[in-house]
Amino acid sequence: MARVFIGLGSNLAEPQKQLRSALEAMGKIPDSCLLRCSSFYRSAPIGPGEQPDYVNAVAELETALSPIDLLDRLQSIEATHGRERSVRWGARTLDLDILLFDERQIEEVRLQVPHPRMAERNFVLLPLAELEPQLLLPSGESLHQLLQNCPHNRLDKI
Ligand code: A4P
Ligand code: MG
Repeated sequence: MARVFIGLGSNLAEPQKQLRSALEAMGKIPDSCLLRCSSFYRSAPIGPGEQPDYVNAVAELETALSPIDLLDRLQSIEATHGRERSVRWGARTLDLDILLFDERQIEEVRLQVPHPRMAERNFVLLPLAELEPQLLLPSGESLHQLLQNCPHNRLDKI
């Protein structure tokens, strides 16, 4: 079984409800076990134009699926939550990102792991640190180091 961390984000249609419902769906992914989820955090939007605040969290999952099969499952959960892919980094009802997949480093068209933008995002790093403060990335960097270098965007535990 691989150990995976997944970033959850929503800023439309009752974000906390979207995250709770996404977690329920993630608990039903075959050959996988949803282990735990961080607190929910309210975060300032990063991206174009005016958009509402996000609610973000990080969940830990064990899975026997391949990374691409897991991505397919997560994308179908996004789809059932009314996700429309229009504006990159624009408002969305649900975004599920694979942050880490064991110690793997993946560079495919559909999937890059570790998530290429996680180091710049305190709304990813802080919930991750809540679950796994001593975490080391495949690069050998510690989560502590990433947090020290990460921009301080507005982020409040709910
Ligand atoms: N993809 C590649 N690697 C991954 C991965 N590790 N996990 C591909 C998931 N997907 C991955 O993503 C586009 C494509 O990325 C997918 O088809 C998949 O094959 P998307 O979710 O369709 O589009 P997106 O989310 O708009 O683009 P992107 O680049 O994934 O955006 P981000 O980086 O996810 O940022 N501000 C706050 N406060 N909180 C947020 O959660 N999120 C974003 C989205 C912007 N601003 C935010 C937040
Ligand atoms: Mg995404």
